[in-house]
Amino acid sequence: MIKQTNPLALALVGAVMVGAPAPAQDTRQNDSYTADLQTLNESGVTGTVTLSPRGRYLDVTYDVMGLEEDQPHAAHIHGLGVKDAACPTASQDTDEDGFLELLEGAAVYGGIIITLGGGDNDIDDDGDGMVSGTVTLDLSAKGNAFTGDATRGDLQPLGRTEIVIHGLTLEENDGTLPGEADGTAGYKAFLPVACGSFERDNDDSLEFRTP
Ligand SMILES: [Cu+2]
Repeated sequence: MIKQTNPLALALVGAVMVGAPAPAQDTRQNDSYTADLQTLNESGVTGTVTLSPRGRYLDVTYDVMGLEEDQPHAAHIHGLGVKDAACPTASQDTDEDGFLELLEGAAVYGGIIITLGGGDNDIDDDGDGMVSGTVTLDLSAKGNAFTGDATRGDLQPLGRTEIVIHGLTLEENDGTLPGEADGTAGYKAFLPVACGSFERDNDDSLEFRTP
């Protein structure tokens, strides 16, 4: 029924429908999915990332803060090879060095489906430690959005996927081998600094049916 996402149009439609029961239209196509970021490795990174599919396109909307400044931060949609991707917890710290490292986390968030951040693999181009705004990915074959052997099917449903953001400077004696936190000082580009599970935004729509 609603084919455009013009905010003004949506606001008008919303105003007309106040008090009316939720329409039984199929909104699946326009559902969005938001991940509340969970800070990893005491990075201080917080925020949200939202995925909004639009036909062959996928809008990725960032509201991320607390990234280390003037360093590249890779970020990926993970979930390849796992049934339902999740954030790593202390039980994934297999080398017991107090850090959740790239490969340790991969046990629960899986491999990379999409590499975010464009050609330079950096979501914080201006280096100010914050990322906001929307980037549109083309999921069609010519869009080349997928990493390695991943395909559009690996994104389905979006609620099984996860975002992981990487990159943090460590000090000497932070962590032990193996992994990025290996006791040496320096910028660890692959160390996870935040993750979040994408959840459908309108899962609370049942509330509107409560009298
Ligand atoms: Cu990643």
